[in-house]
Amino acid sequence: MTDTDRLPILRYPDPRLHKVAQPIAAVDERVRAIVPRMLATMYAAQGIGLAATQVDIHERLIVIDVSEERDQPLVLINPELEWASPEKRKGEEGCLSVPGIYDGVERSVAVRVRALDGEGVSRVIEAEGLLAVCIQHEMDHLMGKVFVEYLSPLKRDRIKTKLVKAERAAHA
Ligand code: QAP
Ligand code: CO
Repeated sequence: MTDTDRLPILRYPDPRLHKVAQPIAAVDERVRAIVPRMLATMYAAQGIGLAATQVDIHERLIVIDVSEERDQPLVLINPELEWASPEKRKGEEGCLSVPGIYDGVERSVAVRVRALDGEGVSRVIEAEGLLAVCIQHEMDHLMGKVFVEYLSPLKRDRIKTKLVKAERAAHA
């Protein structure tokens, strides 16, 4: 047994985070090989969600695990939002591509999403609370959107500067 290979995570403001992901034509061996690597990457980084966009794969694929025990992986392929509650709430979000930054974002409190699972079977997921927020956050990534884009331009610029400096320091 060897550890599943992890994938490097793109960091904001990397322009590749703004690419729009393409639908996956078939849940074949190629896709089945990516899923465990994305899960390993998410778990190693202590994340609750990871979109393929964040690992420079521009295809409609998301992994999520909001469970306390970190043992309930969810795989969403070609997710489509069927319904989002008109009721919204502002909650604190972070992102593996925006390390160390957390801020409030308004989201629907509940969603219904149709997606293929890791086996290529079509499923409907009805979510509320943290899972609903996480699904919306990750589906934004597939559209090239990062949560900091909901913040004021001033906050976003400060975050950009901070992360660019941190990146430079890490490479120095
Ligand atoms: C998206 O985010 C999310 O800054 C997933 O230093 C976040 O997994 C959905 C993380 C909040 C709903 C609510 C962030 C780990 C993980 C960091 C994540 C960090 C280490 C973020
Ligand atoms: Co994110």
